[in-house]
Amino acid sequence: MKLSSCLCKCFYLSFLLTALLQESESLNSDNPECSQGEGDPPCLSSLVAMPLPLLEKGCDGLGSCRLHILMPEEPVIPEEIQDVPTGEQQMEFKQVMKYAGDPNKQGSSKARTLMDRLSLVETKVLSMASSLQKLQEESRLNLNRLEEQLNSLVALLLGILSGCKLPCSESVLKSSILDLGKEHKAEETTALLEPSAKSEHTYPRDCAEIRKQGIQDNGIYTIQPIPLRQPFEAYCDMVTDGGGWTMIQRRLDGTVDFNRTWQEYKKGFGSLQGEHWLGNEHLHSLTRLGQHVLRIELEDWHGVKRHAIYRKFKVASEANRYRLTAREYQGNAGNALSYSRNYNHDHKCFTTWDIDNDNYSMGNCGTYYGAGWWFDSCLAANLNGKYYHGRYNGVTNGIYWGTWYILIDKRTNQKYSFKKVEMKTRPVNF
Ligand SMILES: [Ca+2]
Repeated sequence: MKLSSCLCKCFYLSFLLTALLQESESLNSDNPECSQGEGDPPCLSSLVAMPLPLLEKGCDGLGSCRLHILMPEEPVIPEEIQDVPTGEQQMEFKQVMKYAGDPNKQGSSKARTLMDRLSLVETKVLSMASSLQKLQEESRLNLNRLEEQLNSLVALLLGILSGCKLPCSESVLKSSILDLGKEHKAEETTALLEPSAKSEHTYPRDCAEIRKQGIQDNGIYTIQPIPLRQPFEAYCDMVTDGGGWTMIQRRLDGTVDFNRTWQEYKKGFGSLQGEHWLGNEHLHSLTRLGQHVLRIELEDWHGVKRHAIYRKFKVASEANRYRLTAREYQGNAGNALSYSRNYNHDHKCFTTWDIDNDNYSMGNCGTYYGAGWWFDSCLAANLNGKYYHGRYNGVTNGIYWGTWYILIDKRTNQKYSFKKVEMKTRPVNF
């Protein structure tokens, strides 16, 4: 009895063991990869409540199994993020996808979607922050620019109303900027105080620039050939050969003495409405950059006019003794500035009675002929000579141009001085 009872129990136990082993084998054969990780939960539909689509996709890897089990519920995505990205956002999205790798090999589609959306949100936030910063910078720059323009306008307006010129305008400009720009940093204020340092001209460079603005009337205008230097007034010929000529010398009635010192020739003298010398310093300013034309017009006492044009005209600095360059002659008065080897005014320095830079070793041509000029040793031309009413006797110190009227009329032993002279310049490319 005991034996039979024992056999029954053994049979029953073996039956149960066989049944359990069969069940275990069937599970392993359905999900062979899921059983590999120690401690990993088996990928069983009976262990978790999974949405059908996820289960249908199957268990394609250890990581996927974990995600299937640990995946929280899909969070609610704000509408603006759920919207299909457009334009730049789409490009950013594609870049995120590319970075994440092949979507068919890494992670589940749901996890990728969430990560992509998070990346997209992050990218969007960064983009918005960058845009905001740009807008702030642009606003600040625009504000500075507007303030600068406003100050300039105020200064000009006050200058016009008070009838003052540049020095006054500059002081007004500085004070108005200081009043309005208290919140500016020191360097910003300095930059505003020195607009001309950025090579901006307060006035036109020369008469040619004024003519280009459409002004056709002859007269006196303020010009500023060099930005950092003080502007000055000059007479503009806006008519002759298209106009735009800055007058550098004029003789017409003998009211101005042209036998002057170095300093006087340097700064200029006479009246801009009448006879005058613009000044060697201004001549240098006008011609120091680019190529310029010198136009000389002569009129004799019979009303006959002739001219001489030098398409290469330059006056050097005072350090170079205002050396003259006058080449490439054209015209009908003759090339008296390059008359001969011994009487050649081109490339000669300026001489006055008190500063001798001429080639005459025995004395000073300026003293002898009573004028400041680019003497050689001494002259074939001198348009700064004494004003005579035509013929005169004595020393040949009149207004002289050796290729039109000869120096001495051998028949009468008289010399000839012109009635009118004008010397003017403008850029070659006018
Ligand atoms: Ca000399």
